Amino acid sequence: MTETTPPNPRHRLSPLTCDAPGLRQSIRDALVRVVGKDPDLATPRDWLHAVSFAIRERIIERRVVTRRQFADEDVKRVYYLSMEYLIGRMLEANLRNMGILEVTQQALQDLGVDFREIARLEEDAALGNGGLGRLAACILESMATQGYPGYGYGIRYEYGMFQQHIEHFRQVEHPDNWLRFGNPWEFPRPEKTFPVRFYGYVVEHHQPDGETSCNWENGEEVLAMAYDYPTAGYERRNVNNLRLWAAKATRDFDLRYFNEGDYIRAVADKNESETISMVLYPNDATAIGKELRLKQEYFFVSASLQDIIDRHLQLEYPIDELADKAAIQLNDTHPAIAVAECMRLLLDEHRIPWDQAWTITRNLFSYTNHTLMPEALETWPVALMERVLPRHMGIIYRINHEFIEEVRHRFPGEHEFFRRLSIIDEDHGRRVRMAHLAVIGSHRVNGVAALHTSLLKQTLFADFNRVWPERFVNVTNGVTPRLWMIQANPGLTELIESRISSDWKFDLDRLKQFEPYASDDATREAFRAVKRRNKERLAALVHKRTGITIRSDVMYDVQIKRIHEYKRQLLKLLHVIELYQRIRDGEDVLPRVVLFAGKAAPGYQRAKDIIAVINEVADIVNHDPAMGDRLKCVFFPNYEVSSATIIIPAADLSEQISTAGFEASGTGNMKLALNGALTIGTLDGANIEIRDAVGTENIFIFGMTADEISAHRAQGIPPGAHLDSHPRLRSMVEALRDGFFSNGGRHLHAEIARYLLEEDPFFVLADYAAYSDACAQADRMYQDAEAWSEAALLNVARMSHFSIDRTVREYAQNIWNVVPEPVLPPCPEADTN
Ligand code: 4GP
Repeated sequence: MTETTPPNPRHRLSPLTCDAPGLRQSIRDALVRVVGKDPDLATPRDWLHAVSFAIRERIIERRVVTRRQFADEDVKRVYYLSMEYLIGRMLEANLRNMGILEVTQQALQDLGVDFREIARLEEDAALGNGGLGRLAACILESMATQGYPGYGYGIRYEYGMFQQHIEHFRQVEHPDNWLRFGNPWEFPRPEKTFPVRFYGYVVEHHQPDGETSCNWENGEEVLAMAYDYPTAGYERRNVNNLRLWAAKATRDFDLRYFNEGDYIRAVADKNESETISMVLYPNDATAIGKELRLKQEYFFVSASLQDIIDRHLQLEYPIDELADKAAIQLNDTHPAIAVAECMRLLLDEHRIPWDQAWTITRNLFSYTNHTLMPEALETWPVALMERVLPRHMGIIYRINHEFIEEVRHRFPGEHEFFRRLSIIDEDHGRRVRMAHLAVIGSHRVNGVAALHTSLLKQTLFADFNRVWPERFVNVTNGVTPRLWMIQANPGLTELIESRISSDWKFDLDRLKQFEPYASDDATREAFRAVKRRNKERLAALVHKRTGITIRSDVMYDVQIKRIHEYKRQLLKLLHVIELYQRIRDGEDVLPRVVLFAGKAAPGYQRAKDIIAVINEVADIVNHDPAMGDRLKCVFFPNYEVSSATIIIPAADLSEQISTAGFEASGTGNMKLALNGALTIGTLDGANIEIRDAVGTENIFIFGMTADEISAHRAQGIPPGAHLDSHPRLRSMVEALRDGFFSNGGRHLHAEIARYLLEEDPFFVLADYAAYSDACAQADRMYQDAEAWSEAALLNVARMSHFSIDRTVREYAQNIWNVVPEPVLPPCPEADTN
């Protein structure tokens, strides 16, 4: 059936029941008939798969209904193109969003199965590195929850984000073979395949009307095969689709070699084609300039665009109305080649004239920038691009030529300006600047927090901002309260629900009604009890993962995020050293647990060294009897979505201490504040908007602003000079330098000390005194339990702006021009009998 065929009455769906007996039956059936196990012999993982299969039947039903309604109602669709989706576990999220979590738990209990025990066995779907990938997952969930006709597209990596083990204090990467037990949540679609071509050459044909048409010939083809992951909206019937592409060889093997008995060679090509979707690149130097990475990007972009255009034509819309019926969001520059691919498809496959194709393309695309870090801005050598994607290189040259012509007329004689704007960077061995292609090919470009967008306009895209100021808009990030509050923090959810009505789950603005309870003694006390239970839950997990015992009656001070110099885990580590020294000196300090978590990109040596030093310092601190349980330092290994849901609800203090001007937004800052942690942070990224929302008295802001950082840099003060006015800081850095904390890695510690004293590119030492003061201020407030709880509750109640639903609405209204299409009627109440 195509998208437009009216539903055949014989194809009416008779929905599966969602009551406990029906679910029980389905789970048992799935165990025997799908998993193939005798219930008497089933392992916990078999039960996990059985319940997942039972739920997937229900989710796909709703997907079919959603799709039919979208087809009937002539909706405009949004396509989100992202190389990364950091989804986490799917079972509980799907159950929760479908409104059948409790009844399913009940059904399992009737079968003698413990839901918690089996849910823990599910592998995280970790198809992303960090913030950008997690944001993509939140956006998909929100589009479904709010009823937007949204589709995600990405790559079905065979191996996701590596698993981080800590061995001898150091990070060791292990492959993330997340699919090894099979994945009940995916629907393979072997019939949905598209050819994707690489290499070859372009043949030009001169038409009688003077136009030139191009054929891209020869080269190699691989097939992109679709795997669908239905994504349920929260307690709505809408189920959207995430389509991930896997690479398949066009032929299984080369019969020529096979017949000669050379079996290995016969399958070699197949293996090579299929490596395209094999592994997620960590965001570090390993991806830079790598042909395989370029192929990954083009592979998923080409398949997605072919699919988008196919759907459009199947719905019998004219091709020239593509941008009226679809909006495509580029999640960073990784999918930016889509601009050239869209032009290729329109020009070569659909024979649309250049100018018209260009208008369609520009209206179709928009681009989100997630970082100002120069090393993250992708560029490709022209020679590589010419070889791998010869047709696209030709298209890019023409886009560039026409663009430069346009600006030449508007800004005559400004040759230096044209050179800076060009898609082709002539200064570094001729490279294609993907960010420029994305900006030129989009009608909107957005940053992800107010400061970030303003810095984008002043620095990275200052030249483009001169050409098209109206193109740049801000859309501050958000997080989904469904995962980051309702699922992660049932205790706090219950507390809020006991005080205000539950519509805040869809409309976080309603959380404001909780604000008066911040001054209510009973609510504060209940909040502290919830926090305490969350700490006990985290303490148990910490013990299980690391063997370290931590108290649950002390301040939990957490820095959880990718390990990066600009995020300044070293600033926090210096503070740990300060506390350690003070306790040894006999001072009375507030007891606390400092918890770090995060992965370092495998090729990012400095970040890996930082992990090693944290672990070695922690080892000394945790074993020194002089600490008397007043200070514990934990490096929590293999930080991922599922562990974040345990750490965040337990936190008191949220470390958001990046060098101002470097963190585009941050979203961990939002999750932590929503769960009632107070932020200690710089005026960076979304911290600024968080401060404005929660009030300066409920956040600890310190350090240089982005402007002050620039001024400080210009002064060229040697970092070591900051020790002169701060004897404590001197003794801390010297302890590091002299290997006081080292456990065989003395050289490493000395090197980190040298790096701080001589280079310190992210101004750790310059900001240290201010940071230490802010920590002391936090400690003082923490000692007043009532004051702290009030501030924490005000943080919770004032976080409504940081709901991903608000973010998605801003994209929908200001960028995509789409409206929600909620599927009715609402989900029937689950029957718990
Ligand atoms: C991240 C930014 O570093 C972070 O500030 C932001 O909150 C997040 O994107 C979502 O917008 N960037 C990346 C990346 O993850 O790979 O560039």
